[in-house]
Amino acid sequence: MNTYLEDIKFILKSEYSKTLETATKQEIYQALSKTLMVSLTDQWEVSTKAYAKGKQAFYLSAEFLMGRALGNNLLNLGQTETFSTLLESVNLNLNEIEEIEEDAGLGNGGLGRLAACFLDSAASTRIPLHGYGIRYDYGIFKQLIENGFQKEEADEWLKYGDPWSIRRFDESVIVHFGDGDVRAVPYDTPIIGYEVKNINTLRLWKAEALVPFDFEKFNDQEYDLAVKSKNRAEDISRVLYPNDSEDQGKILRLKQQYFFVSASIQDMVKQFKQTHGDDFEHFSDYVAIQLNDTHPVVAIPELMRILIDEEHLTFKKAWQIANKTFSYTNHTILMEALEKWWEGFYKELLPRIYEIIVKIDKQFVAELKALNYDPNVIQKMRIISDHMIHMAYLAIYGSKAINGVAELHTEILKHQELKDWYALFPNKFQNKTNGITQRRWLALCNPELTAFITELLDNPDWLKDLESLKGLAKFENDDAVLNRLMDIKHTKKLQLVEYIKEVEGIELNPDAIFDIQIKRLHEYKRQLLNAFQILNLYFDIKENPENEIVPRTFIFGAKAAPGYQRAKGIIKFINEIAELVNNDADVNGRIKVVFVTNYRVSYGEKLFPAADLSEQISTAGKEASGTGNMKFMLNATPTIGTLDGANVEIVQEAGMENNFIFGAKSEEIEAMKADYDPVEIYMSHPRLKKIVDTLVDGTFNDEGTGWFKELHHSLLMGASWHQPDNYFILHDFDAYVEAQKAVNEAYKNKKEWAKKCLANLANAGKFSSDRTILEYAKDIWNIVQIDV
Ligand code: B1H
Repeated sequence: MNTYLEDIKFILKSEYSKTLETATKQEIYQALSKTLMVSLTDQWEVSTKAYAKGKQAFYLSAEFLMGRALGNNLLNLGQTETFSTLLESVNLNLNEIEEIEEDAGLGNGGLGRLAACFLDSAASTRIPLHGYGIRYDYGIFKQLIENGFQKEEADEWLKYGDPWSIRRFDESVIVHFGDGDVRAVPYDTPIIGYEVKNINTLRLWKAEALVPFDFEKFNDQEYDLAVKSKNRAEDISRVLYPNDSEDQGKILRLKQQYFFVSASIQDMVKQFKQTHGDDFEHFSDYVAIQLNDTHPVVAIPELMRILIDEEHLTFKKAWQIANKTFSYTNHTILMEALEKWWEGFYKELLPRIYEIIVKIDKQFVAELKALNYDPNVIQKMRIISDHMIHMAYLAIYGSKAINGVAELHTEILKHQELKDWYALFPNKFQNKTNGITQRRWLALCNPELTAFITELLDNPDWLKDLESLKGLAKFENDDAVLNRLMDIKHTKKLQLVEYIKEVEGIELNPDAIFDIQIKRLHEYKRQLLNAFQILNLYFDIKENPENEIVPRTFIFGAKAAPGYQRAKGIIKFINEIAELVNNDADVNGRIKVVFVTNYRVSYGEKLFPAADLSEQISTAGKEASGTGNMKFMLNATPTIGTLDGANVEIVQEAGMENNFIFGAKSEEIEAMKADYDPVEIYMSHPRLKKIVDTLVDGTFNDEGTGWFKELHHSLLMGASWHQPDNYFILHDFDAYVEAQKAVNEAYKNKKEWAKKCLANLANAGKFSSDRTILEYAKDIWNIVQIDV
């Protein structure tokens, strides 16, 4: 303990010329983090060595939404108490130091956060899984709200440096592009398992120029030209594309993909040769590669390129090896997210890769012909058609397994979106329902509830086996337990109230129902349905001021992709509603609307534990899984939601009666599509018409952007690319309002409400990402747990 303090002082002195007395909190955070890094160097190396001889899995992902590291690492190392006490001894507070840390926001939303949960779970379950991705200089943008509008600013997460990564220039590799070469420099971050010796690795690549600047041009005073190629190289890892579930097809994005994929595959081949020689027949006995959506799918032709051109294997052999090595996870069926690349980009930027893809396409067509496939079906399924390369098709053909991320999602893939592919390769298709790590999403963010669970359960190690939560079910009629559970919820609400007051300047009533919708802003997630329902409540109150309802606080948190105008319009609309409702004397505090700024992992850690109601109201069939839904459940929160994604499994586990399920089911939506007429609903439903028309009748002000009118149009007229109200908001409106009334009634009975909370907590075990990772390890990667 004393030596830790000495280490901290030494680092403060060497890095900043400061002492404990003069250092800033930022400097203390840095020194503390570096002290921990030093303390785990040896163990990290031991782990790496222990894995080297056996099979390992690699998670290729354009996104890793890690959030903060300090608190999580202390937790997993079992050192929280030690360091909290240590800091107290010098009059510092650990929580305050933790709050200094910037989120590592190298992801958009669920897909990137899933990657982060998987890393934590793999290390904690002793599975040798490592992450490979991009070290973006700037992660997901920082969101400001100005006059109700979203404004974006650069996310300068590296401003003070990142104490959790080690630059390993020695292990740099060169990535070749049609327009020049780029150096990929790896930065390694330890992924510390919970109460085990295993430490896995997240390796993120930074793009750098081979030559720092052009000396001749500099001498000629052509300063911009002198650094042009340096900037071009560094642009590759400059910034995360901020589109969740939407593909932009931009050439820089293609460069990002090939950059990190090529560097990662080169790295794996190099390591394989060092340990196992060059008998690539055995490559897949030692290496399993998971493709996180289509973004890294160019890994398939890249591995083949290396095996053919550099290791001199035949095309056929290279194909067989790739086929045994790769697996692909699909995260969405939304058309706008299905990645297709114009072949011209590939031809120009990655000519050799393009050649290989053409050959793969030809081979595939030949195989289908041999199976007597109809030429029209072949045209529909082939990898290159209409001059576009279809990345999902390349992934399915080139992988041994493909999986969806929740039962319903996998069924839709098999029987609708990819049914031709399922018919061709029935054995490749699997389901792997997503999960979340209970370390970050319970132990770290809700220590109060965690301690209480430990009191109640017989298994002191329940955090390592989340199914143990089932042991809580026996307290369902225990008043003392139910009261404590609700007391803890109240405590977490008070903490959130304090935080929101500090960062947003807004006062909240902790006795109101905290009704929370936090996720990316997207039409299919239907924040607009929630907004309409709030207006409905508001008009109820205006018409009947004596209306008795349980006070309700609606909290939203969401980033909109900067180019997604409708999503930005919805943010402004919610803020306009907040302005109206929060300042109306008739409302008298019964309802309040808050749009929190810059929702991100670390904000989520404060919001999930404080929620009374989890909003999961996507159009059925559209949300592949959702993982926020699981975070609420694990923090003892009932869901109001549709039968979509993992909601289906949540209510299977926790019981329909303990949640509030409403709306059209996925097959009903499918059947309705052809002749759905929202205008008919609108015309025959005066209240709904009044609500929808607030978009255009002057109730609200979009400052001349025309965004509200466009939203109104999208619901009633559609657009060239979609039918009116293509997410069925008007259709589900009444059912949603009814479900919200049921919430209001249920909440009045404190004990019954507490029982619902307990039932959700007790049945959350399935949604541990430990379970998910062990399923991948067993059913897909074929790797075993390693004791270090
Ligand atoms: C999910 C994405 C996604 N699905 C493209 N697809 C992106 C697609 O930058 N892009 O181009 C970024 C992200 N993200 C989400 O994955 C699903 O919507 C959730 O339902 C799911 O829980 C999550 C993890 O599987």
